[in-house]
Amino acid sequence: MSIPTREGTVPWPAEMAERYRQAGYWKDITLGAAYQEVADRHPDRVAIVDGEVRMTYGELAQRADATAERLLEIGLEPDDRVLVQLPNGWEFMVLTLGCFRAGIIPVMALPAHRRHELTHLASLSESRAIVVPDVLRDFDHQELAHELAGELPDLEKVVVLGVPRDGAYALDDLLAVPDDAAASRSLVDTWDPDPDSPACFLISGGTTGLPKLITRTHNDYLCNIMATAEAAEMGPEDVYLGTLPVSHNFPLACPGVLGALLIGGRAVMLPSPEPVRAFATMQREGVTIAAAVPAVAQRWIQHQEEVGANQLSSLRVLQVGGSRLPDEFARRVKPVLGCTLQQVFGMAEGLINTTRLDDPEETICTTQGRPVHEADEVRVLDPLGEDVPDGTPGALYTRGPYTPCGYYRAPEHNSRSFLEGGWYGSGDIVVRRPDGNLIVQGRDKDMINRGGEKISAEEIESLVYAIPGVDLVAAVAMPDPVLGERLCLYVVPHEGHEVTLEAIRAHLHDSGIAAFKLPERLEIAPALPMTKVGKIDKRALREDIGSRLTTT
Ligand code: OOB
Repeated sequence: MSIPTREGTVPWPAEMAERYRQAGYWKDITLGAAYQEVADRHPDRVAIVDGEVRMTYGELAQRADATAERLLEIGLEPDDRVLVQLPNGWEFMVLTLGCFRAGIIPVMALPAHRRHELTHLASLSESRAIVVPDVLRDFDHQELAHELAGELPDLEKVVVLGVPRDGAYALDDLLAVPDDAAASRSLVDTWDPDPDSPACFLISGGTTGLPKLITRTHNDYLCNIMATAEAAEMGPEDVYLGTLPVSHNFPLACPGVLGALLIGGRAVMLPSPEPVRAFATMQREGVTIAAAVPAVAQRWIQHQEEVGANQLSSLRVLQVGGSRLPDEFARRVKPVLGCTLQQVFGMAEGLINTTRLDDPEETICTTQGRPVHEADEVRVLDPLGEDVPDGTPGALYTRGPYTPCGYYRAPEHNSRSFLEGGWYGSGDIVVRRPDGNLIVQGRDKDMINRGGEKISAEEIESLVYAIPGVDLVAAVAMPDPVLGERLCLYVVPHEGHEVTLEAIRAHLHDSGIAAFKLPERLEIAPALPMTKVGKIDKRALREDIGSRLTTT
């Protein structure tokens, strides 16, 4: 049996799909049904904790089924897409599981996304509904959602966490406990979607103008979740802290909150990794596994050193990934926080590498680990496409049972990012050691990694070119001790024009982009260095800003 081709998605080649199925890597079960199996075994066990809310597996299953039913009642259909932008909370999990049960596909927008990104994501996915908080951190998400619904023909329904206005639906009503749970369950059981169909759309970190969508099927995502759970040695006794925004692949499924729920463990939802509250929550809930980006891990280490008292005695594993963790911080995790560090080098596009808990300290502190699944294939290539020997830096290419073979509706981009045979080029420059562990040395993609949040240089540059008086612009990464990198703009202004950082930030803000993408430094230059082929020489600019920062 080969994968049904869905419009816009790129299926795995038939022989690969056959192999994954035969080997049992694809279990031919949906994420919704997999969760139901666990819930049926342990209905009374606590599944989710969110502040004062404690929800059992049984209640979560009932709510998810009822949500599936109500999503269809309000007029959505299986295979419809729903743009979801919610803070970490129990509502996110009920909605996501409800969508899985109904075969409705959540598009995992990030909390920081604004008009620019949401418009693009909604139109590319042809989302029929958008789910948002009301007003959060001074931003009126509901108002924006109504505006988008007025502008985008497919986007008919607005669902609000909070008090809905102007015909919007209240998310609470959709997620409520059903009157007749058994009836709801037996109805929803009959809709179980095809496990090869998309479970959700993830957002790519992005090297091109606007973010791309990655379709993750039930089969591939379950494989991703189970393999990362095994690498983290996650079991039913584990309590996972979801504190990074759970729309990111890392806290969602590596093994993340979904892993905790599919293993029979517990997911604790927290909207921010701010150390005082995160530490108190970890202590109160007996958290055993937490995930952080390097900047958060660094704050936690500092906080622990300042407070002294050990609140993290239950914490067994701290996963750190999303951007490069400096070795000197890696070495402090165990002595200061008292838990095992697991480095995680992954991507929304698929491949996840981790160090293993019983690896030697040296491996844990100086490498980004190795693939989590035995069927993951990794090649390290030179610029001519030849495999390089271990120990030599090269470009990372990968394929495997949870690495899709193309972006959604992006044939042109796919021809650049994927090689024949479904190999995805992540744009990372890595060294593979003889023991298989990878070290991320850099990248050859035009992106800024701001503490794990990805900024496409091209996206920012094209917006800045719309500002009068800008002749030439280059977005480059500048080194930063906390976030690893921040965005620095080089601008060549048109003669007689004054360009300021404030004006550029105001313009970009008005364009409706996520705040983390705003440039944090501006360098005005009379000209920019060019490469032999006539492109702006970004490497020279990165070196330039690096040396300016060390001398000032
Ligand atoms: C994770 O996913 P994305 O899709 O936001 O970003 C992927 C890119 C990688 O290609 C690499 O450039 C960078 O982020 N990256 C790392 C890294 N982890 C990710 N670079 C150096 N060291 C690491 N440990 O970021 C992501 C997805 C799942 C699990 C973990 C991270």
